[in-house]
Amino acid sequence: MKIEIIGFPMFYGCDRPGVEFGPDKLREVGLVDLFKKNNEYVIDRGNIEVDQVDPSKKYASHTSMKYLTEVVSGNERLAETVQNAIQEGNLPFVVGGDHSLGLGSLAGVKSATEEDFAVIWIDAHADLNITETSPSGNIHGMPLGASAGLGDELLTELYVKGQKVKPENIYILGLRSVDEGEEVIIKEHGIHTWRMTDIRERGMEKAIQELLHKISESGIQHIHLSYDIDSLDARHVPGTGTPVEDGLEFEESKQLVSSIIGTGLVKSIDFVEFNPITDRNNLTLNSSVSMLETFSEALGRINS
Ligand code: EXY
Ligand code: MN
Ligand code: MN
Ligand code: MN
Repeated sequence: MKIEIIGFPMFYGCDRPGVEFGPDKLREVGLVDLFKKNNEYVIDRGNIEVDQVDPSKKYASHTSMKYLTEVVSGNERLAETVQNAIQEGNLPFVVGGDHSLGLGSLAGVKSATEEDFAVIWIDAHADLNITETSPSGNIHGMPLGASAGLGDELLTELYVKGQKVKPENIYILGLRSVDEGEEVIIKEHGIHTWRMTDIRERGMEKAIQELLHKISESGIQHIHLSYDIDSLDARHVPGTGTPVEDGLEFEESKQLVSSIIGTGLVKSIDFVEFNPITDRNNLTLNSSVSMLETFSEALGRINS
């Protein structure tokens, strides 16, 4: 399986500049070679084109969703690239950029995949907001909700009409900052969650067992893994848009990622929310590289 690295240099979904430099900063420190170390076939597809607009126009296309037009156009391009990668039998590894790119990734997966697939979302946040529940209007807080078919058609119809993933096939881990409206959505739609409180109570080992058991029971053969670096404890990631305390430690995060990839069912991956501009002493850069090594090694194990 070839790994296709796809950069998505966008900050419009989080409305805080800097995260758009994530893909190139990671390339600068050897992203591609890091994957080549453990994997025979790695290609860099470069960056997806993002339409540029002045911040004064962030509400030009919608009264509450910021930068709607640019988020949608960039994500439609991303969706096509992800779809093509999967149809060629390759594994798209999408590097953000903010987490609004989940919209394009999941639209691409949906278009390329006949059968139901699962989404594992590792994040401090649920990213399940719809226009009415969003406290910020930032679309990076909405990609999972829209992909589940919830909320405004302007997002749910992106690239391919309607629901991309069934809510019962969504698994969120690392949660510790959930909006009220998102809590209602989690409950109403039976979305599986492992909050930090659950992970602290039962341990990561148990959380992984439960997760993999549920997925195996579901019979699903395709997993999309979306990894937000803000799932890590705030002190490891000052250079991310919304750091949250009491998060995952490296060892836990690595164990989780390795076990998920170890199933051999992961066919597409996102890695998001690294902001090199707000980073301190390269702390977040080093955390990102350290996690990327784990992704590379885990993929190498199933690839060889
Ligand atoms: N739930 C908050 C909002 O919707 O504005 C914060 C979302 C942050 C999303 C981050 C990247 O995962
Ligand atoms: Mn996120
Ligand atoms: Mn997050
Ligand atoms: Mn609307």
